[in-house]
Parts: sequence; C-alpha cells; structure tokens
Amino acid sequence: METIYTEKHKLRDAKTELFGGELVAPHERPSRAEYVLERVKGQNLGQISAPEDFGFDPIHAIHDKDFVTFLQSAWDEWEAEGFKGEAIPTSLPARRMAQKCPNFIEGKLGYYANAIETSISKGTWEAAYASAQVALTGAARMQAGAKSVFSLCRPPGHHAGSDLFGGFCFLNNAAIAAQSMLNNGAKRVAIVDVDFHHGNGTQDIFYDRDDVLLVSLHGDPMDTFPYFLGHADETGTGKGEGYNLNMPMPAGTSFETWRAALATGLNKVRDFGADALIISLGVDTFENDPISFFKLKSDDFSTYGQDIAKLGLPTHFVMEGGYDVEEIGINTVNVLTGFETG
Ligand code: SP5
Ligand code: ZN
Repeated sequence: METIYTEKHKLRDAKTELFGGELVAPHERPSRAEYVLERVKGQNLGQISAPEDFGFDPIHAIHDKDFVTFLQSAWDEWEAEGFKGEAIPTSLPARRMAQKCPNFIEGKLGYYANAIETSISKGTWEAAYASAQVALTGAARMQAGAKSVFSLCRPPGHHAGSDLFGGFCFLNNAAIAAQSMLNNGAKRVAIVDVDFHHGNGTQDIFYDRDDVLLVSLHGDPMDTFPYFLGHADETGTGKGEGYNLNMPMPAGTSFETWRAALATGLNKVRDFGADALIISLGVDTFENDPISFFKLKSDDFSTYGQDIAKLGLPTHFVMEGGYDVEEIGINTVNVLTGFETG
C-alpha cells in the first residue's frame, strides 16, 4: 500500500493544549506522525510519496471561504496584537449568541471554535493545508484505480466542520477527500470513522446528504469529547435521513463488542452500495491511550483491518487521532497490513 506523507506536518507544533485546567504540551504532537512513518518503513508497507498540490478549490468545496481565510490569517492577527501565548478564544457564542462574526481576532477565534483545547500556533495553517493536500493526493490515487492508499494526515480532520475548528482539527481531510471523489465521478462514498471520538465535523458536513454515508464508532458523548454530538438518534436530516449511523459505546468497551459494532457498520456500507470507502483512522481506541476509554490491544487492530478488507471496496485510510505515541505506529500499521492480508 502506498503512503502519502509530507514533512510539512511538523509546522503544526503548538506549545499548548488546554487540558484539565492547565496549559500542557499537546497530545497531538509531531512525533505522532514520525512514529507512524517509521513503522510504515519498518514493515515495508510500500512506497512513500509526497503530496501534489490541488489548491484551494477542493478545500472550498467543504469549508466556508471566510473560515478558510480566518485559519490562514489567525496566527498573524493574534501575534500582531502582542499577545504572549498561543491563540485561544476566551468567549464563545453559546446558545442563541452566534449572530455575527466579530472583527477582533479574539472574538473570531470564539466564533469559529467548537472546542478550545486546540491552540492556533505559528505554522498551523501551513500544516493544515498540507494535510488536506495529502488526503487529496490519496483521493487522486483512488480515482486512478488504486485498491488502497494511506494518507498520513497530520493535523487530523474529523472534528473540523464546514466553519468550525477544534479537537486538534482545522480542515476535514476525510470530507475533502470524499467530496473530491464525488466531483471526479464517484456516485456514493462511505466514511467509516473508527477514531475513539465521534466524527462531529464529518457528521455536520454531510448530515443532509445521501451521497455520503457516515458510520462512526465512538465513546458515548455523554461521557467524553466531543460531548454534544454522536448520539445514536442522530440519523441524518432531509434526504440525508438514514445516511448517518452513530454507534456510541461505554467506558471499558472490549474489542469483541467494538468489532460487532464495526460489523454492523460495514453491513450498512455494503447495503449503501458505495463506490469507495474512506476510513477515518484514529487509533485512540487503544487500551493505553491517554485520553480515551476503549480496550483494544495491538493485535486487534490487525484483526479489524482484515474485517474491513472483506468488504472488497477500494479503501482510502486517512489518519486521524491516537495519542499513546509509543504504540501509535504499531497500531496504525497493523490496520493497514491487516487490510492487505485480509
Ligand atoms: C482527532 C482527535 O482524536 N481529537 C481528540 C480531541 C480531544 N480533545 C479533548 C480531550 C479532552 C480530554 N479529557 C481527558 C479525560 C481523561 N481521563
Ligand atoms: Zn480521537
């Protein structure tokens, strides 16, 4: 399997994450991608290629123009104010408050944030743009007939909505890749989100559409991030009704239980008649993940990679979360090699 990767991810190197009331070193850090890359090389997964540049059009196909402009200039505007720390909002439009986007950067940050653990730092935009181009290059490989491809995206994307950032995400790489496939001839694309957290951004983007099926397996949002979306009764709206399947699961969920939910999701994908499958591949379901509460072991990742392969669909793996940095490479590449042997 080919891997798409660029060193530009290293430009996303924030110093702060708001965690437990403290500013700590971010869980979403550059070494994550380096562990994965080293394991891809060590297991001889296949060729590693740099992304092409598809420009802004495929990004604007998913994200509001004003939001993209905000992401591009946020750090410069923040720095110009002389603030000493990284860019974090202090005031958010809670219920009934989101009328207008303010002019001042602190207000703009609040307007566009769905979570405030994620500081915007110098280089964040450049890395987020490059990460989207990685996913677009993966999508182009699929259009060209690849059976599978791994887009080693960083920063991740599935919490980013059309005009919202947060949850360590800025641009929704998987959504951008899905739309690009649809714009280039695919009729139906399925996204199966196996990251521990609900793919709230992806859900928001495709909620009223019947050409993209989203299946998400995740920790119950009553008990974990992103808290406000991801319930089982969120099934889509309008013509999108029935094209969103959430499977929230409780703390301590075992692989056996999780695997049965995956089987349900994959059956849904089969019935949908997808031309292609995108896996939002987060490995924060691992038993030792520092911010999550499922109990998957390293071998389980190989097993579910095989399960996914049995669908027989062209499959694009897009990297999302996973924070036990020592094991993230092993667990990620186990899914990919499992898929190849499955
Ligand atoms: C892409 C991705 O996986 N994003 C996750 C963002 C999670 N951010 C909020 C983390 C809150 C952690 N609370 C930890 C409780 C630990 N017991
Ligand atoms: Zn996650």
